Amino acid sequence: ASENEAAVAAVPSDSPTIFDKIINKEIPSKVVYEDDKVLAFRDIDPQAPTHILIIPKVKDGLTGLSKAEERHCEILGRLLYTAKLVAKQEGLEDGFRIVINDGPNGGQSVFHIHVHLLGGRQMNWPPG
Ligand code: DGP
Repeated sequence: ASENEAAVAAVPSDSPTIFDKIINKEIPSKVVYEDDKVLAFRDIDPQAPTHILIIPKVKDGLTGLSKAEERHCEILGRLLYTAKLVAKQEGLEDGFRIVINDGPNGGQSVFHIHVHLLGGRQMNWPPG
């Protein structure tokens, strides 16, 4: 519920977010994968035994998926490919779920696009 409240209260903007501080190592995070383009780290409020966020290091206006332009196709693909690499690294051979929340109805609270990688338990359908 508090996550929903945060999403509804969040004001969409292109300003730096807490994720910039994580990228710049100004605040600590549990990084599980990093290269020149993307960073993957454990969610602070895990919703499954494995819950990792995968983000682009450069936001380039991509506050959320709804802001995607043609120029973002490469980084969007890289985020998903990284999710696959991290799923393997985390031993999620029985499966996993990818989530991208967008906007208030989608439950988005941080306006720097991120892919949630969830695994380690049976996921429910439909999602809440
Ligand atoms: P969303 O609701 O889709 O915008 O997801 C934002 C996620 O970011 C949420 O699951 C909690 C996570 N999060 C927020 N702040 C921090 C932080 O400072 N560190 C980490 N590791 N995760 C954070």
